[in-house]
Amino acid sequence: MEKVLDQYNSRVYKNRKEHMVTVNRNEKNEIAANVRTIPGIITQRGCCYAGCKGVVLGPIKDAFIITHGPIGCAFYSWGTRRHKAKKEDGVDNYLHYCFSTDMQEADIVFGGEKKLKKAIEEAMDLFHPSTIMICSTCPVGLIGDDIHAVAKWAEQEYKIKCIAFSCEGYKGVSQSAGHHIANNQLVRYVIGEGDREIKTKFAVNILGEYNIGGDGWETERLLKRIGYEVVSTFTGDSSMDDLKNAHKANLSLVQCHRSINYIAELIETKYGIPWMKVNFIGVEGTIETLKNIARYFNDPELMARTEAVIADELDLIEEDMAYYKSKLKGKTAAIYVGGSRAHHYQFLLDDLGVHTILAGYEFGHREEYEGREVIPFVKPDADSKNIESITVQPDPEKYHVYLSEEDINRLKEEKLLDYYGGMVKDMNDGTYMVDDLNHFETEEFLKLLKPDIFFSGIKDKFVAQKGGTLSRQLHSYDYSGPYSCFRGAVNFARDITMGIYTPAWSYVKTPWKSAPILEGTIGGGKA
Ligand code: CFM
Ligand code: HCA
Repeated sequence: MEKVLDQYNSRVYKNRKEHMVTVNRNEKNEIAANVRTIPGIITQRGCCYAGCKGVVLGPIKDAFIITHGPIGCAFYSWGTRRHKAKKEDGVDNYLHYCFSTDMQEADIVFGGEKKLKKAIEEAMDLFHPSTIMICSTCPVGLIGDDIHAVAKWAEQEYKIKCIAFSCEGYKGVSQSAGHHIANNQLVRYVIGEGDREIKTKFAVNILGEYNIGGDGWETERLLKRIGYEVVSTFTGDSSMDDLKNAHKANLSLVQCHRSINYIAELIETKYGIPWMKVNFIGVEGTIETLKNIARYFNDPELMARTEAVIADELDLIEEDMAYYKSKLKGKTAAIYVGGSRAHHYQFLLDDLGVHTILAGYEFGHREEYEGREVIPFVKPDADSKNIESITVQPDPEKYHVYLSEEDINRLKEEKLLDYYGGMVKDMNDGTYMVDDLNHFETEEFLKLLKPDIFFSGIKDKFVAQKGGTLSRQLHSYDYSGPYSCFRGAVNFARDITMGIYTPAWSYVKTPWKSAPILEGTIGGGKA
């Protein structure tokens, strides 16, 4: 770590050092997170708009999302995140479209509200959506367009649902601010409005599952096989109607804590439904998760069915997993993704005998690293105070409890409910945890640690790959998947094994290694 840091000037050194931890499980492993990136450093982070429109709202198939702003932001978020969705009878599906007001200079100077209204009129004429969502980009906040007033106008004019999201890209320090803004509005204007009849008491929400590469479908298949009813998924392959009924479930399962923890907590306060941190990535992780859920519902038949399904699913994959493990055992990995997968995938890699030596998040908060116990000690700064934090009261009619208060408290004490322990507790001593890893540090760490594989995203994968380190995208799964649950584990193991045993990039000799690519002089001296 010092070898990487030493190359910085003293101010950058001091700042970046706080974002790096050599794991020592006897110590606190405190890390700086969710704070501004140093200007000029090439970070991998995205913006608030990406977190709101792209991540949380994007997968809702019948929400007609209008990006209010110049065209670049809408274009960037057009089909780049792999949240898959199926056609459903009677439910619109706009996921393949990209809608934008395409603001021009004149709109920035004279205001863009008129253009936004016009876009809504056009949307109504052509598509007749029942829900329109308006997402702001940076200039909209700077010029002060009142998108909330336009949303109210649209609701009255067309008798539809129209929700505005002030998720200007510059808000907060990363995508994370956008998750929060999206969560707030979904709690305010969507959840609690449905009146769907729930068929079984084993009714769950899956929160923070966006169906990338079909992960959500595999998780849902497994849960249904055991006998659960999935009331809503936030927000992979979901419809507005699913989300409106989330208050009917008896337990919320939280897969990605970072992007959805606000909804999990607000649903509990308002409707009485506790939440459980789950992990459907990795065979052992999935088994533990399924057993934990069954413990909550505390029903002998459900428990027996859980055991039977686990045994059957294992039976189908054991031979394949053993084969891939024999190929991968002893390999090392580095993982750098958004705010949850760097933790989850360590379980699946462990199943395959692959040791994670470096892991980090783009925008995870301290609790994703160190566990929720640190939340009371996190000091809010100007950037986090800028994002609205909403409060709710118990709903007099819709509040319901599945377990007694005594049972709930016991499970909370056992940390089975309302708790997330973070990544560091599952990492080994001597491994590295780095927050907001930048391009320079990525290259340096890869040279020093030489992992067999580097898991990251589209922006950084080619740096690693052209340097000879195998790279797989853990955002888009390099267009493969699903990777969740039992069958997904085999898909993942196969993809990684194929990569490791096809080391094409390590044979490539980069031009600058064999010949100088620039010739000239600097300040009269030889370059
Ligand atoms: Fe949660 Fe996600 Fe992630 Fe995330 Fe993301 Fe994503 Fe990710 Mo890309 S919601 S934090 S903002 S698990 S889009 S599906 S892959 S960075 S690790
Ligand atoms: C985002 C979306 C992203 C980007 C992935 C990547 C995704 O952060 O805006 O950088 O490869 O998963 O699509 O995280």
